[in-house]
Amino acid sequence: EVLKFAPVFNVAVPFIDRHLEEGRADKVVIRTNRGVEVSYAALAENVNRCGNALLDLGIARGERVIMIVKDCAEFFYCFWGAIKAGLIPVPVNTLLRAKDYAYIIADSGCSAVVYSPEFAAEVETALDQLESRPSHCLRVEGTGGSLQTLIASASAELQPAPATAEDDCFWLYSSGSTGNPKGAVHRHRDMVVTSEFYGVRVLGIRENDVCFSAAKLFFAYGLGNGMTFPLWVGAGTVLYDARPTPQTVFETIEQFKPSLYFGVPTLYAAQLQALETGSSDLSSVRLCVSAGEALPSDLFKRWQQKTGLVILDGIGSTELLHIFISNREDDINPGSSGRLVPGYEARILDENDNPVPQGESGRLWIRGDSTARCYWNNPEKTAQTMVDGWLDTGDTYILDRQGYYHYCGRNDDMLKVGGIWCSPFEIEAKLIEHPRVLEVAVVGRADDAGLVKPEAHIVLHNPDDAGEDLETELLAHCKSGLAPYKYPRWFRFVAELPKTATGKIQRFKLRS
Ligand code: 3UK
Repeated sequence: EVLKFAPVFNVAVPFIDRHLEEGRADKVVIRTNRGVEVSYAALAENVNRCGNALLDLGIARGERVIMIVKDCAEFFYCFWGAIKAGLIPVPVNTLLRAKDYAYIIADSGCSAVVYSPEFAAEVETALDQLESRPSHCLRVEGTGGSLQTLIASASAELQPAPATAEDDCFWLYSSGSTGNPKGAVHRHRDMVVTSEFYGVRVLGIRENDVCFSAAKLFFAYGLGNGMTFPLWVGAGTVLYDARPTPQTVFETIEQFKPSLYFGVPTLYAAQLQALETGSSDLSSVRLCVSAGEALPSDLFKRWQQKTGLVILDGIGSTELLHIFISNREDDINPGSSGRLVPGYEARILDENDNPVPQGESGRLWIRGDSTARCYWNNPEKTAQTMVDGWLDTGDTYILDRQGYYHYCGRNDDMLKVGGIWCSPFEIEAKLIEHPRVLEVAVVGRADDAGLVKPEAHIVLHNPDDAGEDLETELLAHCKSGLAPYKYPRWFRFVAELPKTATGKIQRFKLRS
């Protein structure tokens, strides 16, 4: 099934401007934990103002605007203002470190970097490291040329830049196994495809829904949950601008009464633990969603027992923009990823690229109209991953006789930790910097809830250094230079690492 688009199509029109014609001008679309409320009319006006503010800086058609922005109303203004003005917004993970930002800013060749003051230390360190700074680096809030002050003084009238559904629209960076992120280039049509096929047809999202995504807007998952799906149907969204904990998530749900709640398995596990000793009123929620990593069936069952709510597990990716295989409210197979979402096709292939027999495992390829056009600046990776409209997910899957897809793991060494990519090589590179460390291998290990976390196997220069003091020191060392979710949860000091005759570390031996 394919969606049809008008020959001239700027996606900001159906997502933002359409609501004024459909009588939603006064409806509140955004509520935030800071007490901000934004109507559809104010949203459309601020999108225009922000688009004009960016154009007034001299940023031209097709140029990139890097956004290191917390979940707040300005995220919407900047993202949609850029798109409406024909610029390319690039939301970036706000948990990264200076080194990561320096890489992404240079790789994107962006004209502007917009950042929330909360992230100033890492972002400004990155800017100082660059050979050439982007022309415009501005904070979202604050005095003296912040995005907010520019928005306030820019014109409220903006004509959408003419585009087609196939034109580049926005990018999202996804981590690679080397630690260097890759920019997935998405087109104008992609958000329409995910909203219509997953949002409307799988979730059944409608105008009276209120969404709350614990996953932030800078993830493709959060971007759909907390922004595009509600905007597509004229619904509402709740934004929470700090780190989600079981406590703050429960408080937010009680205060704002969302009908759709989007989390990741690690958070559901932590929430269940919190419910052992406390309680929470989740009566506003009609459906819970999980993605980012596999939801163990035990977590599904315990959540249902405790809250009476089902969690719909679905697999999505940055490259496909959102979920392409999913469980449904009336069709749940706990422990599986569910069935194909309409609009997507799947193939499971063996090492020779032949389809595997029914019931056997192989590499999952997906085709659908929300697939990224390419990775920016990376023709080799694009050619490997995107072939004849098909996308190599990098995941191993089994399709059973009933049409359910079962996740069996990754084909590379990449880990999902709390639903976020984590490269074992990046953690190893950090640990090896430490003077007492001779060799290290990081692998994924499942915790008590069945969720994978990094485990470091370490050979020391002097085995006598092993002990709790050194663990504490290595932990602090990792936390100082890596994104906060990337530290090893376990340290194992070993005499040697298992290796092949040619000296390659045998990670599978460490995993078992
Ligand atoms: C893994 C899952 C098993 C899988 C994402 C929803 O996670 C998202 O995007 P990323 O690019 O990672 C993609 C990879 O993550 N994965 C995601 N969900 C599941 N594995 N069960 C799941 N339910 O390895 C996949 O290839 O960070 C999730 C919507 C949009 C997204 N971008």
